[in-house]
Amino acid sequence: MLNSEQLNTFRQTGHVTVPSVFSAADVRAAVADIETWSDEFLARISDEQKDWFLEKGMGANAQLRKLDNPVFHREWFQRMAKHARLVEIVEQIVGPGVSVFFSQVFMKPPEGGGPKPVHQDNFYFGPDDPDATLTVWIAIDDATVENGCLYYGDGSHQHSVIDHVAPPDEPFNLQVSADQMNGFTMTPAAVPSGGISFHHGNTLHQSSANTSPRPRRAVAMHYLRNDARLVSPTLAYDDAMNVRIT
Ligand SMILES: O=C(O)CCC(=O)C(=O)O
Repeated sequence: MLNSEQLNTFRQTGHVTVPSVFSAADVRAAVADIETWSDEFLARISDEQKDWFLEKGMGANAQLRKLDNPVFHREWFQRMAKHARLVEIVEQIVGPGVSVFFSQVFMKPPEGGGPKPVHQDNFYFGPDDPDATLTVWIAIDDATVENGCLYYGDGSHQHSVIDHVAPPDEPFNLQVSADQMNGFTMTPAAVPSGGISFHHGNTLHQSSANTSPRPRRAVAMHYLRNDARLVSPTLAYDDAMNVRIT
């Protein structure tokens, strides 16, 4: 459970960091599975997929940027999504009975992992209740300013969902333009390996480029309370990949 101070932080800022949820052994197992899965995925990646799944601007050294739906596809990540303490916190925030409807491994490779622009997850998800979604962002490596940790607009979850725009050549890279930021500034949230940053679906967030020689791998698990629905999603989420947790 979150203690009252942590719960207050979440309620006031729209995010909270909880260190040491997963052990070093859990994290090693996650890294091993990411490496196996990455090799399998790269061995059969199509030219069409390269555009979305590979980092841009790394030339011949192109590396994987992300993998989709680890909680559905990989047994280890499904176990992580069902971790008792994690689930207790998710239900404390959104209410009882939850599923993971989408999940992502973000690789952010050393010296080339690109930035993610400012956005709100609920613009993508389109839930009927904005308080029914929660993103659970698990740091695999220590996430720092140098290797591209998340930045948050504190308190922005109390605002409604803002319009997002996409660059013409990247239709899925939706973002909030500078003039729509409503005065919010973005502050970094470092997370130690094995820790979790929980954020509300309306919280403005972004991540910077990885300019360090170290990777910044993280797993984002997107939870939804079971009585809520994604009524106006921007992307199509495949119901068949929904994983009921409680
Ligand atoms: O890990 C990142 O760089 C971006 C993560 C993100 O936007 C999210 O988890 O909602």
